[in-house]
Amino acid sequence: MTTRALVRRPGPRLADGLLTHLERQTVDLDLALRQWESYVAALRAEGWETVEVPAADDCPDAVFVEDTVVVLDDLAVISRPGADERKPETAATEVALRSLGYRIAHIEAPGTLDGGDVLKHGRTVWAGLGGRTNAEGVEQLAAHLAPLGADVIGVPVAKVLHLKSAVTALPDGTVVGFAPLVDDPEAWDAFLPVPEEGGSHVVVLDGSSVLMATSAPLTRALFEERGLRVVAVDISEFEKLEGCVTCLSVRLRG
Ligand code: CIR
Repeated sequence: MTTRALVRRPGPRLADGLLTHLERQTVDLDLALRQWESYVAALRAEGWETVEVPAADDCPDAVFVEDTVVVLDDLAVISRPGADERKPETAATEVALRSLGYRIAHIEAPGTLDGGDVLKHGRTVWAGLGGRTNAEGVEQLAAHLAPLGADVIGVPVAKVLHLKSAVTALPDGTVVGFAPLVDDPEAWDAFLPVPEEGGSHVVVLDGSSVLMATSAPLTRALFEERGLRVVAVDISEFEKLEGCVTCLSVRLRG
């Protein structure tokens, strides 16, 4: 299996990124760039080929490339971000995926959908309905993914920005989240509460390894006790902007 990941270098206006649930803190742009380079290096060290979407220097949040698309098999559903400031980000993602040979579909107005609201495990897809993604967006996503055999299940998101700010899935499908920020833990058959907010966010590297942030050492230990291998990266400057390890890349498996 080829494993490729789209990434997008942060631009000079990163510190102006949108904030919904956090107070603005000073973002160190040089440190952010170094952290981004370390994140990309970690993916590459794990065997992922990284493909850079050209930076969008006018879009402070463009580094959070995951929000611009949902990819399943050979289909790329280009999102329509819920925040108007982020709508221009999708065009370059579409160009990159088209040139990699993906079929392209679009979320159309009045639908909105951010990729960060879409959690996949196998053919099950959970879509968070909250500040950025609306019911029309979820319906359109479901229609695009149905021919691929995927079921899309809408779940509420009110306490955090995106569904994947609250929960992600381990390689075995166990959904992990920091319970105080999960709107409906009952939505999942297998839910594992983790002790830190930053522990809610994992990128599945392979069947037994995950990438996560260094901000959640207790959760890292919990995952290691379960037999997972953990690669940890410091993404403090992106966490200040309500970003996490998942949103800094789009994983293309297959
Ligand atoms: C935003 O508000 O859109 C950005 N500051 C953060 C986006 C993070 N993306 C994600 O969790 N998928």
